[in-house]
Amino acid sequence: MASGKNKSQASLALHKVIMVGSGGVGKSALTLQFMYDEFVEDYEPTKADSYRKKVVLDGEDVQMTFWTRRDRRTTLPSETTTSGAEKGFCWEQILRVKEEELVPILVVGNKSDLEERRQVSVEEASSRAVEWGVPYVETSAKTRANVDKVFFDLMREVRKKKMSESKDKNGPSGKKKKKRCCPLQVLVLVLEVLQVLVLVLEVLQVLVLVLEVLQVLVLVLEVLQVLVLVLEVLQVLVLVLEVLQVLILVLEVLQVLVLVLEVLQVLILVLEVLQVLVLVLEVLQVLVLEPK
Ligand SMILES: Nc1nc2c(ncn2[C@@H]2O[C@H](COP(=O)(O)OP(=O)(O)OP(=O)(O)O)[C@@H](O)[C@H]2O)c(=O)[nH]1
Ligand SMILES: [Mg+2]
Repeated sequence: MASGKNKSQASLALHKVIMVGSGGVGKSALTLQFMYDEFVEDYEPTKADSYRKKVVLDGEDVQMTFWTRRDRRTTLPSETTTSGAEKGFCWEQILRVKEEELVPILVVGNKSDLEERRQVSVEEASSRAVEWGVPYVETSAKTRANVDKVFFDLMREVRKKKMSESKDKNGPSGKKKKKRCCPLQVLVLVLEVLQVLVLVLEVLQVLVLVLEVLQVLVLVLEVLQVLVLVLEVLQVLVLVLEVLQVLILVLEVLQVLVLVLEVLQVLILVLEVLQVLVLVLEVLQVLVLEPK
């Protein structure tokens, strides 16, 4: 059984607990006994379980969230405390999950009421627990022996850890405890860096695309400028044509004037002929009237 805080956002009032163990060792039975004071005789393998309970821990209201999780790779007889080898496995597994050595852990040997079927002695289990530096408690979900104790002891450990952590954080050095580094963490870090690089590349690609679009827009603008120039030239041509039209009109008027002048000239000529005729007539008159 292990517990810890959710990174730096730990709240003293909420404690999280995870119960890890092989199938059938009594995780659900212990939980149900603690939650509802009842013992379930039938074995129904759990797929996923999570519980939340409000308890008073040494006078303080505490919210407790816990999950039970079966370790699928180990199969143990159901009437026994966990063997040393499997406990070692669980320990490593928990540490891998938490990436931190100081997770409060409590090793529980359940089904203590089935003494006659015991497979791991109290001495062996206790000495292992001493080796790992964790408490060992034997429980019985059936008789309720030590059930409250394991949960409350664990929460006390959690509370102690959280308090020392918050002291460390607010202390003069303000430094966090150094986490263990393992190749997997380095790999994860490298992958994260690569992800960031890929992201940066994608952003750059988008920028290049935007630049290309801007270039096309600049080209379109240049084409439009040329069109405007062509339009201006056409306007000038239209103006020239209008001037030419006016000139043509003036020429036509001049032609008409020339025609009028010619008519006038003809008229003058006719007048002169008439004058000559009149003169001839006068001469004839004079000749006719002159006595013979
Ligand atoms: N006598 C006795 N039987 C117990 C005790 N704890 C659990 N059992 C029985 O053991 C069987 C398995 O218990 P569960 O609590 O379902 O086991 P589990 O660890 O939750 O198993 P999974 O959900 O498969 O991981 C059930 O039939 C329980 O009644 C106990 O302390 N004493
Ligand atoms: Mg279960």
